[in-house]
Amino acid sequence: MSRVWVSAGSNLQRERHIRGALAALRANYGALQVSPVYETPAVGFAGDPFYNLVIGFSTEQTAEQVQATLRAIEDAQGRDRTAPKFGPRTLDLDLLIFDDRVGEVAGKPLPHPDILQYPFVLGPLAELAPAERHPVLGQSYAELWRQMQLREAVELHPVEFASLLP
Ligand code: PH2
Ligand code: MG
Ligand code: MG
Repeated sequence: MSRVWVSAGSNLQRERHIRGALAALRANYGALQVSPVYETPAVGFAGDPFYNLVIGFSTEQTAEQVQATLRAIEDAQGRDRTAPKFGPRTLDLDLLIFDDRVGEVAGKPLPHPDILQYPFVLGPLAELAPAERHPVLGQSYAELWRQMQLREAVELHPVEFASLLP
């Protein structure tokens, strides 16, 4: 079994797509750990605010298979792959961590660089897995989150969550 952490984001029909993502992940992987859902201003472009959260699960799949499954779920939720990276999106599912694997999976770096860049990724990851360590830095997510909060003003607003569960 491998332990996997994934981040989810949506700023188009957010409830529908986050709900769809959770249902699809549960159908594929069974029990999920699900962080609170945070409303966050769009980063990198002027647009509607996002819902962001982090999800954890265990699987016998390879990292490549998980990556392909995440992509298929994005597609099923109507993801437009011609749209720019910094633009509105129905659903973005990013593979953050796959065990302690360091390298590339389907051309994407692991661990995912967003962990160290975005409060809406590191914050919920630190809530779910405070004592787990970043496979490259060796620091716990709780430590990294404390450092990020000292470096920058971080505001994460949780949204009412029960209604988002499938
Ligand atoms: N994802 C992006 C670009 N900007 N901003 C927020 N708040 N949340 C995101 O998930 C996000 C973003 C590209 O993947
Ligand atoms: Mg992303
Ligand atoms: Mg992505």
